Amino acid sequence: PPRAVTVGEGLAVLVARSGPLEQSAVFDRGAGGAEANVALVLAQLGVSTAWVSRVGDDGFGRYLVAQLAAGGVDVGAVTVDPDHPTGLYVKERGSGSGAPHDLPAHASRMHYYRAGSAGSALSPADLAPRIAAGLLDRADLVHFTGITPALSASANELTRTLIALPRRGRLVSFDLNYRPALWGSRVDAAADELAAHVRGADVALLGADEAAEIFGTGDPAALRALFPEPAQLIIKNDKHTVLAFDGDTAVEVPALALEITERIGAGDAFAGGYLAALLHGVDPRTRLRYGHLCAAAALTATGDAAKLPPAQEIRRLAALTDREWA
Ligand code: KDG
Repeated sequence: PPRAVTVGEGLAVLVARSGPLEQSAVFDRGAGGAEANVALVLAQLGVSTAWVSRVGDDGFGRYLVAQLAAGGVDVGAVTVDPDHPTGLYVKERGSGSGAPHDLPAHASRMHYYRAGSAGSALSPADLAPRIAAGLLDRADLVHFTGITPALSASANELTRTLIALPRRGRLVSFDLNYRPALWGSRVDAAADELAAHVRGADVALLGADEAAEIFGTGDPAALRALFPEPAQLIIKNDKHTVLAFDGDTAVEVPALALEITERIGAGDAFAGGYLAALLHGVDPRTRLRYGHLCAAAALTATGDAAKLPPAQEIRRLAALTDREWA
């Protein structure tokens, strides 16, 4: 099977059942972190996948590692850091009651508890140990996101190192994942770092809305003009159509019509599906369908990590005619 490595922070997730936090008494525990979510999708789709990360020497860290391992992800290059705790985020979910501080139904808000976390202690040194270096050497693809450079100076340095490593045929994929809450007032630095990663990647995935926020345009043609470098530039728009520039050609595939439960994690599931299909040698249109099918699994659940239907079912659905798909 093809081999992939994802690099980035994992987070424990506490998902509020519903309503504003001051009224939410019950939380479901889950695993999150964009690159961990992508790793889980890749592994479910038959890609031999490793996750390079750091977790604290604590219960949430052990839980995360166990979840990834149970999902078939190689966790041999995850460092347990005794000096920093595992990061956490709380997912607040709207009930649409109209009560003060409540969000609309199906809307959600993230609250990070991750300053000084083990993941923010990621640095170029995490790529150097024998296990991590060996995994990277043998990988067909390495994936990271715009969350990591926002975490700390050392994590930013890690992403610069990662993108500058000799490729030897290995693809680099980068998901923009612009998180203003992590960058704070460092908007110019964010734009510079993130643009450099889009330019340096072979496959870049961008949400039109986040691209508009940080690069000043969400228009696909304008974004392609701004970023001619990545062989594959994938733009997800707010109407849930995804357009992929593959070299000089453009392919567009609409999302499936479905009732959304909760959105966070859907972008990661899309990335995982698209990249797995790419690694399996599938054509551009079908890759986008894989992305949408995996995103659908995340959109119809409250957790971040997508539990997919069996791979042969995904393969069958991805092969529908255009009429059946619509
Ligand atoms: O894409 C989902 C991620 O945003 C979530 O899992 C948490 O990694 C995360 C982050 O930093 O936002």
